Amino acid sequence: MSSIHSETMRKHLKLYFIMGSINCQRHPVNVLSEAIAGGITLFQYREKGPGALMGQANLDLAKQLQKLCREHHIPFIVNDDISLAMAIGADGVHVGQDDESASVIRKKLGAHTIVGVSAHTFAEAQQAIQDGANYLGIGPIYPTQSKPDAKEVQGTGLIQELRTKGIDIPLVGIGGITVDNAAAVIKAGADGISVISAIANAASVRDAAASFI
Ligand code: TZP
Ligand code: MG
Repeated sequence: MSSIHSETMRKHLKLYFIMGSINCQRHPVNVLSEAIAGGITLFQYREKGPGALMGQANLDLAKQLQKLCREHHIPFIVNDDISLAMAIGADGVHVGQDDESASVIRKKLGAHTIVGVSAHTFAEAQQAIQDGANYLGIGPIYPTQSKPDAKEVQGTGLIQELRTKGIDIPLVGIGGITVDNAAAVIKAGADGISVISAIANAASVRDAAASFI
């Protein structure tokens, strides 16, 4: 069982910024700091892909970004790396379908840890809910440049299907979300949106985050 209240989770998901060092043209601490100033409500450290930091450098950056999040009361989520999350006492983890199940992760990390799971079908969503996920990430909603192995673009169909069928778990849409198409994701039934490039690559990271809000 998880101790995180769904209504609290929904608020956190409103503007979920995801980033690793390879998504940044400037130092990640500066990018995250500006995104926080712009009003992001949740942060995921996703250190992935060619050129991603490893070992001590990865640990050091995670700790720096976590410190910044703590100072601003933004929950700090780690993508995939359960050992890193445990080592630094992250507020949560986000995993995909190829990772350990939410129930196994919950046993390792405890009731107070946020566990998010990516789901691409109704069956995957049902399973993640049964396993005790706190929220689901649904996507890619639109075409994305940020995840080379992303599944097929699905639009807002699955979000609508889940809501129509009475699934009330906190949901966040991901993939190619911009200020221009974000409203459609919320209208479909998501509690929030997750964004990499539309914030990390913006000329003004702060203004980009603020414009979503
Ligand atoms: N999972 C599905 S799409 C995606 C991830 C991590 C990348 C989202 O990045 P962007 O730049 O907001 O499209
Ligand atoms: Mg994964």
